[in-house]
Amino acid sequence: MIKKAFLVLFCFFVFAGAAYAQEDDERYIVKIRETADFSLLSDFSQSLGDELDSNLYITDDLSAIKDLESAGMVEYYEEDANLTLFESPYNDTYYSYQWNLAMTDVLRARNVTAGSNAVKVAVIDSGVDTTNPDLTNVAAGRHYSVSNSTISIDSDTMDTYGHGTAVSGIICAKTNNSQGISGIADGITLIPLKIFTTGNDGSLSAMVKAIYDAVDVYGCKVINISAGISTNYSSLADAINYAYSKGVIVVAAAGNDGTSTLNYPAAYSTVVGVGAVSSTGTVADYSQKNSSVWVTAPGTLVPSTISATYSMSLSKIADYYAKVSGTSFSAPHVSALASLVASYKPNVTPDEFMQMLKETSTDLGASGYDTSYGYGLIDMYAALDYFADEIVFSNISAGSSSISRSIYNLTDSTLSGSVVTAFYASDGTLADINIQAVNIAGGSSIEVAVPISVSDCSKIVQFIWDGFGTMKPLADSAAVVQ
Ligand SMILES: [Ca+2]
Repeated sequence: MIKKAFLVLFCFFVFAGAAYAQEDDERYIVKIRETADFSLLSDFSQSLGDELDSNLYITDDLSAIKDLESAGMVEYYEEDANLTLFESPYNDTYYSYQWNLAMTDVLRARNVTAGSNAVKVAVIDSGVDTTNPDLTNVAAGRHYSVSNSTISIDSDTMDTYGHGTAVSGIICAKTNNSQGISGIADGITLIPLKIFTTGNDGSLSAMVKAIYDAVDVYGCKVINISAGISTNYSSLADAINYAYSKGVIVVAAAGNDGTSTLNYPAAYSTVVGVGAVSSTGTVADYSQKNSSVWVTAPGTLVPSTISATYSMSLSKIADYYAKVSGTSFSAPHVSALASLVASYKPNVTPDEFMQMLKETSTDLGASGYDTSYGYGLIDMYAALDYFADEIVFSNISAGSSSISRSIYNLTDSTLSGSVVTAFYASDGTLADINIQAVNIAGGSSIEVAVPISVSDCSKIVQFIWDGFGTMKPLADSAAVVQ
């Protein structure tokens, strides 16, 4: 028996040495059969490594495993693997500080969409410090300075105060880049419109000009205004009405007096006024309590990006990062949500967005609407789910012969049916297209291709699913032109 074993081994090793090259860091777990000839096994004692359990070994010697396998001694073997603690879905350094993301159901929302770069969000504020390594989605904007009867515009949107940079980080800091914090909608494009250099020197005229520019110059779908004033000025009301008439969603902070005093633009009926809650979900003492509060969002000690140098009051975490407080930082949560919704449903109107918030926010405080919490705490996933039965194709090139996009059935056990789709050409005309029947199980996805018979499809193509349940685009499935 010993002689036979020795011969076998000799042959195996000669053969194996040439056949099984492997990486130095590969390691295997191997299970030896209960029925194995354990007198043979002793010859592998140098190769098998430590025993994890009875007959279960680790080894980096794949040749030895192959030899054992050829001798019929291996029940199974598999490469060792690195496991991950389920403590954080993202690798951003300060993700664990970001209580605000779980509270508003950001992670599930990001599985649907993290934002499209075609969606532009104007931040009318103190500018943005784009030297912050987490702010990679900031496009060129404008800086307004008013003197006597002159308003000067230049491109220097550098933020030395810190406020606009913190607002922007909540909206779109780069997520999962091993750096800083996780933004909510890091796929969108942010437009900085700078009207402040300190906390209280923004002029009404600059604000009004910036609102018109956000709409007409930049084509923004969302405007974030983490500022306001307690007087209702006609010029501001007109600018807000203009944005509303163009389908632009304006989000504004309710104010930080903690009183019932109305601030504008938050108090306008077409603006989403936002109050602040702390990490316990309780309305902040400083948060305005009045009819301007449509919803609430996290606002106390919210981690975000800051400027390299800054002069505002904050609680610094590290260079470029801090915890910031105020309804100023609640508003960008809602602006980020608006940008996600617009990425998902590009033609969403301000009225539709506000109605959705009314129906999907988590009621807090007194039952139903109240002036502390408005309609409650925003829920980003519920917000997207509200619009879920429309599958949106965007950025389609004109003249394409067909388009396709992955969709998945998130929750329903089965989703099936023949679907009539509505197709919007760039001129707004609408045509029906039939697509083939689909049948997909919950949690699975399917690629849907749509023939296009109209020459110009440059704007928006939508699928409207008739009552078949909850369907969503895959998070990273941009429409593909075939
Ligand atoms: Ca980051």
